[in-house]
Amino acid sequence: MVAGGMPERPYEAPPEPTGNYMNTNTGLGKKYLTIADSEELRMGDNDGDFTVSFALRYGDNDGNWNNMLHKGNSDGERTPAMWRYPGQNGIHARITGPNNGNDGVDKSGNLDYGVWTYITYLKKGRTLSVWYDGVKDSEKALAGPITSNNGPLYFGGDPWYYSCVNADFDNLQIHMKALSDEEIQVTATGAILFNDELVLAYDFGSIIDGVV
Ligand SMILES: [Ca+2]
Repeated sequence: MVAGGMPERPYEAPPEPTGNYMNTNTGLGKKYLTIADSEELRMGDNDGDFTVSFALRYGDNDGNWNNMLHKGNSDGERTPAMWRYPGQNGIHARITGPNNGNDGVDKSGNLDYGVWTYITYLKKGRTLSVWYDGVKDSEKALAGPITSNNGPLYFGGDPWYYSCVNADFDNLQIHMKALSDEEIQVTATGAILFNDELVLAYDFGSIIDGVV
């Protein structure tokens, strides 16, 4: 663990993701997966709760804002959006509402390079929180309700920022509710949590390497 890094895991490190994954392998490129908008993917519709989960392994750091996930028609639509904080390895987790178009966690704890971590972005009521391996790392009280958008969902990067340098992504899943602590811990084992609120799941069963 690096100084100031993520908190020590309270239990054995979870199993790593299995099979293939997505790699954003071209440094200052813009490599990402684009998922078309649909009504069921409109996170935060009517100020609703939702949970975004995925596995992340950093490879390097170019000092820029590196986007890792973003749904929106423009940079300003950020329900939700996540970046690697420039020059550090925490996560800038954002959400958009009428009272604050750029609300959320400024920077979660730093992650190590070369280690898979299960990330959870949880919008629950008036709170946005970021979890690592099933444990809450950071949270922020939101300024008010949030708004959804009808833009595409980008994963691994977005059209407006560089992608993470040589980062790996796997096990993306989105649930249209606030997962419970126990459910978050299930997603942090690498399992896809199947329930009625699951609207998207990617485990990259086939090789997706530097998807544009
Ligand atoms: Ca996989």
